[in-house]
Amino acid sequence: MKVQDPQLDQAIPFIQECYTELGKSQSQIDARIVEIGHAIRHHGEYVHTLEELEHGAKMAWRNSNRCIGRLFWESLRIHDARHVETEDEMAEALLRHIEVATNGGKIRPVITVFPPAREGKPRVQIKNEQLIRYAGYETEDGIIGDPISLAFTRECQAMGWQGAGTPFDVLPLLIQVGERAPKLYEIPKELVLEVPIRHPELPAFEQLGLQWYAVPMVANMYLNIGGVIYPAAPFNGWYMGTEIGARNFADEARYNMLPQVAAIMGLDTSRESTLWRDKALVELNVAVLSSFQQHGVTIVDHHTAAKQFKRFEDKEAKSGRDVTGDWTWLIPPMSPAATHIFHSHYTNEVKLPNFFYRNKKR
Ligand code: HEM
Ligand code: NRG
Repeated sequence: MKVQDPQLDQAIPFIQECYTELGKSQSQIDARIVEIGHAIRHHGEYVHTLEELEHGAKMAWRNSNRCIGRLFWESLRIHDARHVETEDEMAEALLRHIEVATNGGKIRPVITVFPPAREGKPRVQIKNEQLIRYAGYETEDGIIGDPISLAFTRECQAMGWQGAGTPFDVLPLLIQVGERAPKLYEIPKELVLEVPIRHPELPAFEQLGLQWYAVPMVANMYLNIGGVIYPAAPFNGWYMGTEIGARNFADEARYNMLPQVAAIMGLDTSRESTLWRDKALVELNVAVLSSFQQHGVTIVDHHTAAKQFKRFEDKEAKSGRDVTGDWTWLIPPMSPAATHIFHSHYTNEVKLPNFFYRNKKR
């Protein structure tokens, strides 16, 4: 046997699995594999058909071990942006992603796929970690905004961007093509859907002045489909409430709101054993879920999400596929033992296609 090309080594099992799932015959599969082998030998790469790209992206979501939202993997919409060449075209495609995904609050899972990494071609890069995120500023009176964005905010400022200085300034898109200097693009206000956070029974919550953006759009991962690497392939679903209420607002290294929530609730914070943190967490998460619902913005609570994940597990078993998972990420950060996930075992084997961090981690 001759040594095969590493891309072909990944392309063959991908085409076999993808085409089988799509109900194609073995002769169609064999013909496509021959074609791909030919393309790789003569051009050093192969180009996905739209069908391969669409199903491959769905498989990548289905294989995302850390994602509790995988029941809906078949509903993913693919925006094919493989023709994009310039920063301006890229920004335009990203704004379209934001608009289609947001859909006035009835959030649609979307992925936009930009050109693959190719030798001799300039690489297209999105520098943002999420398409929409809040800036963080270091000031004399401490940090304003989201501390997770401190470094990226400084990078934008160094490029000439200036935020208003509120705790919730939406950062600009930062796009780079090849070795050219990155370009900044402000996201038009009317495209950014945000939800003011109020509590259904505790009016004092409003004084905290909290808000959050409607759609989490992850932009710091690359996509591997059949050995083809897509370095820019931002995707989104909708939020699980705890991501905002139990982490973004609660973590000490983020907005660190538990002490202020406890204060407006009049809780006894003199001892840990009053469980004031836990009480504050619950009401903060009630406020997040009910505010999104009031504003007609899709969100899921962690109990419902876990039940949906159970349906995903059952459905996958019926389809004859093993469900892999990363238990440490699948369990929600609140009341984990109240979900079946906590009491289950998952194998964290990485199947392809899949998403991977652009800047190592993991
Ligand atoms: C991670 C929920 C859609 C791929 C996560 C996490 C949650 C979640 C709660 C953990 C995040 C964290 O702790 O920071 C959901 C929900 C969705 C959804 C409710 C609603 C439809 C999607 C889609 C994709 C996706 C559309 C890709 C096409 C991933 C990946 C991770 C992840 C790759 C791991 C991210 C990382 O390692 O940083 N998801 N998700 N999810 N999800 Fe989903
Ligand atoms: N925890 C992050 C978002 C990570 C991805 N979460 C999703 N993904 N729900 C945060 O901003 O809080 N998704 O594609 O829906």
